[in-house]
Order: sequence, then C-alpha cells, then structure tokens
Amino acid sequence: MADKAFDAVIVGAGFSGLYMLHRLRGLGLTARVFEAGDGVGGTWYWNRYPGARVDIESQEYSYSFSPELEDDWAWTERYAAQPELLRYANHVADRFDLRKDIQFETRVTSAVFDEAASRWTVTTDRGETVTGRFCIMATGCLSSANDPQFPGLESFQGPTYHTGRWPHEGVDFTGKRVAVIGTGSSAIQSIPEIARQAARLTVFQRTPNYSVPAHNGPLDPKFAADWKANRARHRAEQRVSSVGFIAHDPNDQSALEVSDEERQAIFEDRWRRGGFSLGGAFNDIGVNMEANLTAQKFVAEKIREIVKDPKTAEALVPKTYPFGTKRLCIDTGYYATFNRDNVELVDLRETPIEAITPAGVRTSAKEYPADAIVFAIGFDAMTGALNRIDIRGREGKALKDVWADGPKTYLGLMVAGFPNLFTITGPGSPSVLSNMIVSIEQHVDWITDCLAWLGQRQASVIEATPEAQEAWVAHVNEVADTTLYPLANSWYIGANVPGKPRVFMPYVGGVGLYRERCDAVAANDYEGFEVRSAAS
Ligand code: NA7
Repeated sequence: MADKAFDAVIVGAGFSGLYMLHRLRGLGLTARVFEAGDGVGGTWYWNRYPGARVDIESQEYSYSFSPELEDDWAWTERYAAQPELLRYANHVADRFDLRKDIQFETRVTSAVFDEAASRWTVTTDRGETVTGRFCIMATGCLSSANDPQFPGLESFQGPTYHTGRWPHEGVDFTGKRVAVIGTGSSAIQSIPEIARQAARLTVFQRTPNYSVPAHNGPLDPKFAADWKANRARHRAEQRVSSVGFIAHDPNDQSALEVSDEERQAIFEDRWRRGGFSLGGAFNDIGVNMEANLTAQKFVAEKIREIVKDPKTAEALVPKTYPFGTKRLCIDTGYYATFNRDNVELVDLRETPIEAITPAGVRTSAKEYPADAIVFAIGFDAMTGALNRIDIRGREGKALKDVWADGPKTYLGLMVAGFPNLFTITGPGSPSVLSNMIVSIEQHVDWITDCLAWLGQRQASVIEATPEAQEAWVAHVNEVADTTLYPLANSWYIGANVPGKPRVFMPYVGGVGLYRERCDAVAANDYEGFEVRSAAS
C-alpha cells in the first residue's frame, strides 16, 4: 500500500530535478523529489574533489528560464569552481522554494508500473512507497561512480577516495604520498591541486587524454556586461548551436582548405582563448581523419613544449584515438604539473597495475608506496544510474533486461514498454556532448509541454512506440557512424565498464537539430508515441 500519491515522482535533485519540479508546479501538478544526498546539486554535490570546476563558461552554464534569477546571480570566475556551483544550486532551490517537495537522504530502489492503475509505484531505501502518474528520472549521466576492482584493494592500509564521492569535509594531503589512478577529466582537474599539497604524487595513467588550457580567472567585467546586454541573443544562439554553448565558436572552414600557417594560427588563437574553442577550430576535425590529425599534431606539440622530460611528454601524448573522440579535458596547469620534482607519471600501458598492496600500488615493474589512493576512474555513464534502480515497465519487464544489449530510447526521453517514464538527458539525446544545462532545460520544457498537452486531451498515458524507438536508435547510430567518435574506447560507447555493451549512447546530431526534431514530434501530435486515457 503506497504511503502517498503524487502526479509525478522525480528521482534526483540536481539541475534536472530542480528545474523539473519548478515546471511541474507551474502546471499545478503535485510532485515529490527523492534525492540520495543530503542537499541539492547532483553532480556538484558529489564531485567535491580538489580542482573540481565546470569547463563551460559559468555564464553559459547556468539556467536561462528566469531572467530574474539571471539578474540576481553574479558568477565570480570564468569557470566556476564546485563550491560556487553548489551555492548556485542552493540559491535556486531557495529562490523557488523547492526544498519542501524534496526528500533528502533517500535513495530510490525501485519503480514499478502498475498497468491496471496506470501509475508508477516508487520504493525507497527507507522502506516507503509512493505512487505517481509520471515517473521522471533526473538521475544524471555521470552519477554512478565506478567502484575500483583491483586485486588486494581491501589490504591497503591508508584511506582511499573516489573523485565522484569525495568526503564533504575535504581531504588534507599535506606531507602525504598520494597515488592517483586515472587521467580523465576529474584527474586532470585534481592532479595539479594534489601535487601542490602532497609530499609526493604518483599518477597512474592507462590512456592519456587531450587537454586544453582553461585560462580560468576572475570573471571579466566586460564579458559579464556583454552577456547581460545581449543575453536574449546569446541564449537563442546556445539553443540552436551544435553543442549548446557559444564559446565553442565553430569555424566553418575545413582544416585541409587552409595553408599550414593559417591552420597553425587558428589553432594557436584558440589555444590562447582556452576551453572548448579548440574543438570548434575547423568543421571537419570530428569527421575527417586527415583533418583530425592536424589537431592531434598541434596538441602533441604543445605537450612536448610544456613537459620537460621527453619520456614523460611522450607518455602524455595520446596516440590511440582521434582528437575529441574522448571527452576533451580542460585544465589549469595539468601538463606543467609533470615538471614538478614531487610528481611522477607511471604509464600503465608499459607496466600495468597488478595489485593494490598494504603499502601502495604494485605494477608489473615495481611497488609505488602511497599513504592515500585517489581513484579517478570515472562513471558507469548514461545508463548506470538508471540500471541501478529496479525499473519495471509493462508486463513486469526490467529496464536493465530490455537494455541488456545497450540502451534504446525514443529521443532519449522515453522507452517503449515503459509508459509515463521520462529520462532527462537519457541515452540517445545530445546531453553529454553538450552544455548540460541547455540540454536539461530543453528536456524539462519538452516534458512539461507534453504533460500539459496530455492534460488538455484528458489523456493520461503516453508511451514510445517500438517502431519510433527503432528508427531513432538507427538514426543515432547512423549519425555517430559519420563521425570519428566510434573509433575511441570511451565511456560514450561503454568501453570503460567491463562487460558493458558497446553501443554509442549520445546523439551526435547536435543540440539545435535535436531540438528541432523534438519540437516537430510535439507539433505533430507527439508522433511516434501512443497516447491513451487510463480507462482505455
Ligand atoms: P573518465 O573520463 O571516465 O576518466 C576515468 C579515467 O580512469 C580514465 O583515464 C580511465 O582510463 C581511467 N581508468 C578507469 N579504470 C581504470 C583502471 N581499472 N585502471 C587504470 N585506469 C583506469 O572519468 P572522469 O571522472 O575523469 O570524468 C568523467 C566526466 O566528468 C568527464 O568526461 C566530464 O564530462 C566530467 P581509460 O581512458 O578508460 O583507459
């Protein structure tokens, strides 16, 4: 017997869940949000590792739905650090009085669709059960941290940390010998900070990443003034762009149509600007290997210029996948950190980790003593958070069984066989290849419009048809196959989790085109969805 009945149950109080709750209230619907943490913020609640910051310009990485909110919040840095982002999430929760509908420190364990009642029954780890006509997964794409699976892990005598579950009280590495395993975005942000504090830092690298300087600093008042004066235009540009932010500034030239000198000048200019603008340097870097090689070569030369020890520099140069096909990292002093006397890079391709020992990390070559180990080993991306909940749709079918060969969705928003279940930034949507907040707002707005439309038609059940879903999945794959993305063993393709099916999960078609597609589906009476009233 359910404790309470709501119009909607929302899982997660990160940026998706907060905005979803706000919009549902606007429709006059009742909602309960369940959040595992003891506060709002999602990604920015959990990822408190040293150096954690957004790598899209703060002003672009903020909600656009409320001009008043935009007016009363001023970012302090070009790229906000985690504490400021968390303050922003809290500010939003307070400003829109959201907390009263959020139940914290509560993890959803199952969500089961009751076909007779057309309702979702949601159960939590506190043993309570609620129902909702709609169940909205605002669970995030990079929220399910990968557990370290090294032999001997339990024997380690010191503390261990995962970047995605960092202790709230912080960690003091002063005087300590620290091992960092992993060199993805989280490691690349934290390594320079840890190196400054620790007595000794050993970095264990399996695959080097391409990283570009952020050139972070206090927010430029001129930039802030321009943003404010032209906000409506900038926001409109974000929405139709390919990646959801304008600092990407795509140059519509081929890398192969310009002279070597021009190409170098364009790359140099973007390296100086910092951030993802390097990714927008030419229109064919992501689709043409020859063009891509020019970007690979440019960054490789930068690494060799910055890192003094030639062997370390060579180990840091990515060689096994095209530029930009794993998520580009944005750093503050990452490569230069390897010039410090107290920092050492261990190339796991040459000498793999054999075990964690009581005193450190042992590779096939030797044992590296450590007082603490930081696992910066990433997430079960896009599907992990959903598959960790027992989600059952029609006929009791479990989502993780339906997705056993890889996730299938219609538009990344709904799954055939799971009526009234929405996935914000789900697999099959651009989400992780975009400015998350822009994609979140688009999904939440689409879901809100959909629920309003259902209400107007006095319909209460909506479900993706298997045909529309198949066609969308085929389209997602077809577009991915026109790019170089599938050539990398990335988390986009599930390669970082042993046993995970290799399916390219995000939609590469771009934020603007994707929005058009979603809007067209809605305008066409939710084409590809079956809509019915509960009674029928
Ligand atoms: P990522 O980007 O998935 O990086 C994880 C890193 O950990 C990556 O270098 C992995 O190497 C490495 N890794 C994973 N498992 C192991 C094992 N078993 N041994 C050694 N090294 C390992 O996660 P992040 O948290 O850095 O970033 C996630 C996203 O958050 C990021 O893209 C941004 O969107 C923000 P691999 O490349 O798999 O060989």
